[in-house]
Amino acid sequence: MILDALWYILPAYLANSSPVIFGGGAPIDFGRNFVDGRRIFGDGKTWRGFFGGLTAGTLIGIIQYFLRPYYYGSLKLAIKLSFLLALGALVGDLIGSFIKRRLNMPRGYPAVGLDQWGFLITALIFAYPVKTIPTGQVLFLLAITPVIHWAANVFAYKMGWKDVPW
Ligand code: CTP
Ligand code: MG
Ligand code: K
Repeated sequence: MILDALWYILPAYLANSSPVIFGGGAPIDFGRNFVDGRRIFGDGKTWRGFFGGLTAGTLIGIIQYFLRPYYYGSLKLAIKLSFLLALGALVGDLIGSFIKRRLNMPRGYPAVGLDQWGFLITALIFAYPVKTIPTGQVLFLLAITPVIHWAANVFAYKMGWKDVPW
């Protein structure tokens, strides 16, 4: 049951974590400010990170299908699901950055709760029409995701991929 939940959400995790490697280049907001004079999303959200994360998340879903086809039923469903989980995670991450900038938090500033649950909740919402998981598994993911998020960030920091361990 626990492993099923992690199996389900894996494309969202990959979409949220891989932009630290793929990212760089033009920011999604192209450096533009919102009406409050602060950046719309900031330099931490780039087009390369977005599409790299979307590609990585969808690809892992295709790999997951071939490893465990019976979990999805069809390749088409696996692609749809992983694409929506990845897209939801990336959109949720953007919403989080938008909120952080409105609260005057600089790029990279930790927003406890938003950073760990924002992308997860939007991923679950985006994937809802295609495939759902039992409430118990959702609760498990809400509990475990902050721990995994923290561990992944410490790992990326130790690897020299990011400047802060959060
Ligand atoms: N990243 C990216 N494009 C994205 C998301 C992330 O290029 N769409 C890269 C950026 O280099 C970013 C890093 O991944 O700095 C870590 O992502 P995240 O922690 O989400 O961004 P922060 O730098 O913390 O920015 P913010 O304060 O806006 O959350
Ligand atoms: Mg961050
Ligand atoms: K984030």
